[in-house]
Amino acid sequence: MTLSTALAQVRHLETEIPGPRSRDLMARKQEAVARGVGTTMPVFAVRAGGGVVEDVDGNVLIDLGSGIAVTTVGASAPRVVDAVREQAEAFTHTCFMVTPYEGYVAVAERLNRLTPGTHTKRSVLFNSGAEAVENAIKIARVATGRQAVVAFDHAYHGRTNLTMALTAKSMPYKQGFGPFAPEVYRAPLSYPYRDGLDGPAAARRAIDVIEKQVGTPAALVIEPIQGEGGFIVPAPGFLPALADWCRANGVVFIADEVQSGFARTGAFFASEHEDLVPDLVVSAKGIAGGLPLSAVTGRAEIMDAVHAGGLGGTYGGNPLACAAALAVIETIESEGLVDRAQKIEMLMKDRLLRLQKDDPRIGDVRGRGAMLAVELVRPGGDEPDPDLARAVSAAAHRQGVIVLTCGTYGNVLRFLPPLSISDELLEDAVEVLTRAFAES
Ligand code: PLZ
Repeated sequence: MTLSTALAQVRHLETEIPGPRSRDLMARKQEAVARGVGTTMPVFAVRAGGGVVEDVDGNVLIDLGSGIAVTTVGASAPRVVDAVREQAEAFTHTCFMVTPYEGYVAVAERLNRLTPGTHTKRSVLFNSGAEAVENAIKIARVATGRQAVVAFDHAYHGRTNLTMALTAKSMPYKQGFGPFAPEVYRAPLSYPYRDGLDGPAAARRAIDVIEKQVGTPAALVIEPIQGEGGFIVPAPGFLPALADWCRANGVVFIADEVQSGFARTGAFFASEHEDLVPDLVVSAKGIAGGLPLSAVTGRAEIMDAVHAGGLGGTYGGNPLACAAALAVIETIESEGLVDRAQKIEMLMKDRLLRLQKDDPRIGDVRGRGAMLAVELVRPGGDEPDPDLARAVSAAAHRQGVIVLTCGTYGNVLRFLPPLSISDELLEDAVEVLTRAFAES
């Protein structure tokens, strides 16, 4: 297949979804790839950028997923493409622990500047979100000399052993994969749509559980806006009250901003919406435009508690990924993408709220910036309706719109467009969703 023309920014269906070439590739996937790796939408991509993904059959799909909140600047952002090409020509790897290079240091400097708080910070780079969360906990344990870690209901922190323990949902993430790491405890979250508690009351409930059942842990790890768990925005005051409790008790407050960070929510980090200053911030996903990179950034005295040689990994802060990250940051800053995320919220949330007015199955519309969701329920109550979420997303897929579901009950449709998407594409996508609701 030749890719000579520019990628048109308009939805276009050349075949049914999936088309014949995608079906052939799916048959090969089934023969060659382990069954445990799922597929949201069975079309195979050939290129992507702006706000669309083109598949092997020539269909052009509107991207409301960004590869799960990764391609925030777009999937082929010019600065990222150029930076990676230039770095690849210079060198692809030396290992930062063997012969260091400037890109890693420059990314650390940027993260130290961009994460909340003006205190002295250090950063360390890894490959995946899960790896960075694990390392944040390693750091907090050494810094405090304690072991216990508190995570929250509906949390998602990854698929490695320690992060599976932190993740709440059993199926599909944990089922059969135990035993899990010890010294992980769970506290209740603030879930305004379902618990009706204000932030301070929800925080008191959580702190009570922690004090009575755990004592003083090494760390609390929380997503400022929950991702896989259902795009749950805690009630105002919940996160600051937890952070205050952590400060008063010498507990490390770790913000997992893997999904909510890097301009996604209309702030550089979602913690900023509540003036939260976490001790450690975990970044990944949007940080490097799709190249594997993650980071832990935090207070120098906590980060530097770890002995030399205690942190690292062969690929952590790979030069290609660092070059991409520097280009991502430049793109966000010079193209005003934090503001763009706020505009996307205004445009989409308004449409979703209007949809909710006429449809009692949309129980809740929530999220910030370009991290928005609708929670679907059976009319007349709040019983989760995962079947409806499946039906609406399947209908949207058939019409060429990539949407993802999430939530503990699988009943949340989430919208994570790249910030490079046009208003026209967003409007078209909302039209498709509106029809998908009407026919589901
Ligand atoms: N923390 C908040 O959202 C990854 C997972 C998709 P990795 N979320 C997408 C799946 O089914 O595997 C995530 C996250 C938060 C940590 C992670 C883990 O990041 O880069 O997938 O390891």
